[in-house]
Amino acid sequence: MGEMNDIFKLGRQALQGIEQRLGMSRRDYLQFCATLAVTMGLPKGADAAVAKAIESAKRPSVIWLHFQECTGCTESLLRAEHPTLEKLILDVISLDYHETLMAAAGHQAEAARKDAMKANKGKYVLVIEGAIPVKENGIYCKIGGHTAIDLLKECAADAAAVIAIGSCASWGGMPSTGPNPSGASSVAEVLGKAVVTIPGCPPNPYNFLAAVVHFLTFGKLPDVDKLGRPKFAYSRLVHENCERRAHFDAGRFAIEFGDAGHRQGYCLYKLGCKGPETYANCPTLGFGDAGENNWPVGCGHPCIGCTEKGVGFAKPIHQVATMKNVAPPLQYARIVEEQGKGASFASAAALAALAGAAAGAAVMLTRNLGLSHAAEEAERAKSEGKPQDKARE
Ligand code: FSX
Ligand code: SF4
Ligand code: F3S
Repeated sequence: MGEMNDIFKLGRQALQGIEQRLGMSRRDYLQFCATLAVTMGLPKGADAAVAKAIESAKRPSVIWLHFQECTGCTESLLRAEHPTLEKLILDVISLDYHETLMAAAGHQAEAARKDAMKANKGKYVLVIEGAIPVKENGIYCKIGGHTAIDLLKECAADAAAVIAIGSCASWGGMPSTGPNPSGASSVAEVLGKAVVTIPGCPPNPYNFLAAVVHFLTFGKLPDVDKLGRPKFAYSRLVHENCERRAHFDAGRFAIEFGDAGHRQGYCLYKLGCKGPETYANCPTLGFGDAGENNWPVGCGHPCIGCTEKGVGFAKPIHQVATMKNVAPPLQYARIVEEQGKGASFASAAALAALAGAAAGAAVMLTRNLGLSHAAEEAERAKSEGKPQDKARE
């Protein structure tokens, strides 16, 4: 009840003000604050602090620059099916300079950027969307006669915080795909210092919003991993929370797009899903406020590892993933056991005891994948259209 009391302490008047300002009911607003607090992994009761910060704090000035990219990051923020998200973002921050959204052009736009920087010196949040080409002294991306390199350095000098949004700004993303002719580089590489990154192509807008609200609530950006990614969003592998994980553990895989396994929601590992080596909260957060399962794997496409440097736009899409932190299948009850094939639970346990848990896990994983191959081959051998083994349906 403590947190309930805290949130009620905000007062009816303040919440009525929010109701008018955001055009959403108090109930929706409080639910939104609770969702953001949970997204950020904050302790119980933090929703009250978040609600209070949004309600009372001065909106942080944001200067948003575009470099080498497709504008998908901005689109994902603004073109959500659900109209509330873009409204909230535009209300929580004061977007003082944004080339896609501003009406100004040419010299007026340049003046708007300078004015916003001067008026909010040392206080604004600089958001960078897109990679920075560094080859040939940066001539591959120029705005108003200035290279992306110079613009980034100039704007970062007086910023309170820098956020690299999208994979392009975070680690080079799509523009840096080999042979990277323009030398597309990340914000951190060009500035020579770590910045907060929200990778994804495009990233989930809630992760960006949560990072900004964290800044608003606590006066600093959230804790990050060694790649600058907020831990609240990027500390778990996609594979850990995937709704198809039970199929992976049971050795049930889609082999071709549109095959029986694919249609039945089997694991996409063999179609090249990079969930096992990609850190992101896509399965738990979803995209576009469009309901459950609205994320790549939920829609039937393998994760391409878009948040992960060295995976997205680097590894071939259908190359199978490198397994990281694989929980030993020994911990899971087998859902399907092909007769006369694979290791029994008891023999697997003995194997693990002999070889050590980690090695046992690797062996079991290999067996699991191999077992599935054998089963698939057997199935292929059956004539097309014959009813499948009931246990695999
Ligand atoms: Fe596009 Fe953003 Fe991808 Fe890059 O998102 S969606 S190419 S991460 O910078 O605009
Ligand atoms: Fe999900 Fe991909 Fe892992 Fe399969 S390999 S469980 S589809 S994340
Ligand atoms: Fe990207 Fe994979 Fe999520 S492709 S959007 S990290 S599921």
